Parts: sequence; structure tokens; C-alpha cells
Amino acid sequence: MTKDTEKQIGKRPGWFRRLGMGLSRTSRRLVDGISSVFTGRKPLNVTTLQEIEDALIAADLGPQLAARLVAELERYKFNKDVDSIEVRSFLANQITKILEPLAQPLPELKSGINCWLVVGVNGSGKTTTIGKLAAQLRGDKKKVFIAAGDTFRAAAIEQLAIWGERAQVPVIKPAGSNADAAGFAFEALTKAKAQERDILLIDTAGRLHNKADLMAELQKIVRVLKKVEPQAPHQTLLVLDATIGQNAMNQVETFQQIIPLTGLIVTKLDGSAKGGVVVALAEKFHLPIYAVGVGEAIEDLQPFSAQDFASALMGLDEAADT
Ligand SMILES: Nc1nc2c(ncn2[C@@H]2O[C@H](COP(=O)(O)OP(=O)(O)O)[C@@H](O)[C@H]2O)c(=O)[nH]1
Ligand SMILES: [Mg+2]
Repeated sequence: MTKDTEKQIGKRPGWFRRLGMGLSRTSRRLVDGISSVFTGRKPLNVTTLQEIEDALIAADLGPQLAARLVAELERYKFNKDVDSIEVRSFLANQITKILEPLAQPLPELKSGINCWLVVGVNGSGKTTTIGKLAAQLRGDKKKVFIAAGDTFRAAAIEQLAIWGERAQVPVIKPAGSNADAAGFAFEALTKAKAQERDILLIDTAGRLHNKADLMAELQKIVRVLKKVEPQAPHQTLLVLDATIGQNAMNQVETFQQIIPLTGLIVTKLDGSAKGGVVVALAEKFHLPIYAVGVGEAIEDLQPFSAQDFASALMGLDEAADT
């Protein structure tokens, strides 16, 4: 992160606080669930462990991960007296360990043209995320181009044009509506390369209700990009909406069948009651989480911090920044 970006972020309320506020819908449920089991100190036995497991599942951590975490808790203190804080601190530590290797900064740009393909279902936050990414990269003095590759909807192209203005980054638009997305991606990368841009961000359509079409389209985009630049796309980022909880797991699986993914961006963590899914995603797919969306504004794309997230999830505010 450059000094400029740091300064920008520094002006706003700390991201932990904002994430904490946003995640409060998820964490309140979890904390209430665990605290209602341990009013004061109580033995960690089969019954109380089951209740903790239920609370973890209710927060969208998923049944497998919930069972694993509870098994670790059992190994740690079975039949011993514990309180809510101790249980939540232990779980936060375990969750931090799962998330830590995957909480990564945005990938470094290589010399020459970099091409990042952004995929995800409609409404997941692709276009918004591209706008935020473009602003951040431009803040880091990169020469950025955006390709409005969701050629299916005129409104999508217009929405991206507005983001381009906000981010002060040029947007390449297809010539007509319903243009061939692959042909357009080819043109956009050729142009970005000719103009010696550092990075091209490509938006895509997310019509998952027709998986065969989407598959054919995305695979064709990748094929033609490689004709321009054999290493392209350098990143294929899946954008996931945190408010859909465990359904995000299916989306990763589906997209992985279509196209090799290199990383995730999780949006709408502000306001999700199902934020626990991030931990389930990390543990199951081992894909880096390059950034998270914590609001609709241009600066609301933040690096993902494992420890801050785990503490916020478990309602442990000691680590809160100001
Ligand atoms: N609260 C919140 N809203 C978001 C975030 N990211 C995107 N959105 C909103 O989600 C909606 C869909 O986003 P859009 O970028 O159009 O999704 P796309 O269809 O995948 O391109 C828009 O109203 C965005 O403002 C986020 O991190 N937090
Ligand atoms: Mg869009």
C-alpha cells in the first residue's frame, strides 16, 4: 500500500471498527449464542459443546468447520470450567490460524501489461469492486484501463463508465450493445498493451442461471486473451457477496469448474448476518482473499486482516483501532 492510500484510509474510521459494526449482525448472533450457554463459568461438556456448535453453524461457518472447531475446543478444555470470553478467544485464535495464510494483499503487478479478469454472479459486486480497485491502483500511480466486458446489459456499461469517472480511469466500452464479450476482451487487451498500460481490469457478465452459456463465454474470453498475452489473465478474481452465506461455497465450486480462480474478493461484509462464511471459504478452498468490500463508496475496498476479522466475528473488541 502506498503512503497515499494509507493516508486516505487513515482519514476514515478504522476499518476494524467499520468491519466490527458491519459484522455486528453476524457476531451478535454468535456472541449471544455462546454467552447464553455460559452465563458465568460452566463446564465444557457434551451439551455445552453442542450448543457452541449450533451457534457457529447459525453464523454460517458451515457444519464441517463448526464440528472441527468444537473438536479443538473439546481437546483444549473438556470437562473444565470456562466462560464466554475464554471460549470466544480460543475460537478467534483458531479462526485466525485458518484465515492468516489466505489474507493477502492485492497481487503485485508484473512488468508489462497485467490483465485481471473479474467474475461472479450478477449483483455480487463486480462492477463496484472494479471501480474501487481502479481507484486504488491509480492511487498507487499505475496506468489503469477498465474494460466494460458485461456486454449484455447497456446499464452495466453505463454503471462502469460512472465508476471510471469517479476513479479517473478510462473505460473501454464495446461498440454496440450485445457485442461479443470475447471479441471485446481481445480488443481491450490489445489496446491496453499498445498504450503501455500497467493493468487492464475486465468486468464480465454473471448470468449463472445459464451455466453452459456463461462457461462457454468465460472460457472463450480466456482463450482470446492468451492470443494477445500468453500469461493473461494474470488474475481471475471471483467476487462473492457475503450476505448469501453458505451459498457462496457453491458459487466458488461452480466457477472453479468453469475457470481456474486465483483469488477471492468478498463484498458486503458491512451488513452481512452471514459473515462466518468467509472462514468456511478459507478452510475449504484455500484461495487467497485479496480484499473485502465494507461499503458502497470508492474507498470501501480494504485489505483483509485475519486477526481483526476473527476478533470482530467473536465480538472481542480489544484489538479495535480508533
Ligand atoms: N454495502 C455494500 N454494498 C456493496 C458492496 N459492493 C457492492 N455493493 C452493492 O451491491 C450492488 C451490486 O453491485 P454491482 O457492482 O452492480 O454488482 P455486479 O452485478 O456483480 O456488477 C450495488 O448496489 C452495490 O452498490 C459492499 O462492499 N458493501
Ligand atoms: Mg456489473
